[in-house]
Amino acid sequence: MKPLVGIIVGSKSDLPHAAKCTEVLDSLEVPHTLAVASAHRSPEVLEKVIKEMDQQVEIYIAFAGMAAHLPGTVASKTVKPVIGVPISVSLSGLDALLSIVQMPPGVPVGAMAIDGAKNAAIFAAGILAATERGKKLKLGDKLTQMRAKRAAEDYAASEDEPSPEVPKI
Ligand code: C2R
Repeated sequence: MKPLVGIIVGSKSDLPHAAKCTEVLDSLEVPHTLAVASAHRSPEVLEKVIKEMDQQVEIYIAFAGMAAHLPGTVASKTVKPVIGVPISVSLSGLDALLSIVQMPPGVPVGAMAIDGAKNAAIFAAGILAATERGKKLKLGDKLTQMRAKRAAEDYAASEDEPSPEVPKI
C-alpha cells in the first residue's frame, strides 16, 4: 500500500526513537516508509530520498539530534507538512529543539517535544484524518478511541473511585 507518512532519521542511532513512532502509526494502520539520511553527512542521499518520498507520502516526520538541520532541510525541499522531532543526544536535546523550532518565516516545521516520537505519530494522524485516505482509514475515530483508552487506564489506576462527576468513558 502507498505510504502516507515519510519518516527520515538523521542517523541509525535515532532508530529506537523512530520505532516508538512507527508503533503508534502501525496501531492506527497508517502506512509509512522510513529512510536514514542526513543533511550534513549525506546531502545527496537525502535529496534522492525526498524526491522519491514526495511522489508518495502526504506528510513527513524527521528525527534528529544535536544541530538538527534535517527537518528544516526536508521542509526546504517539499511543500508538504514536516514534523520535526528533536532527539536528546547532547545538551539534553535543547540544541536539537532550538534548531528545529526556530525556522525562518516561509519554511515551517512543526516541532514536537524533545524525544516526542509518539506525539509525532499522533499529530501526523490528526492532520491526515481530514484527507480522503485518512477518512477511509477512520483516523478520527481511531484517535478518539486511543485517547479514551488512555484516559480510562489512568482512571483505573486511581486509588479512589472516580467521583460521580467524572464522566465514564
Ligand atoms: P550519530 O549517533 O550517528 O553520531 O548521530 C542524528 O540525528 C543523531 O541524533 C548523532 C546525531 O546527529 C544527528 N544528525 C543530524 C543531522 N544528521 C545527523 N542532526 C542533520 O542533517 O541535521
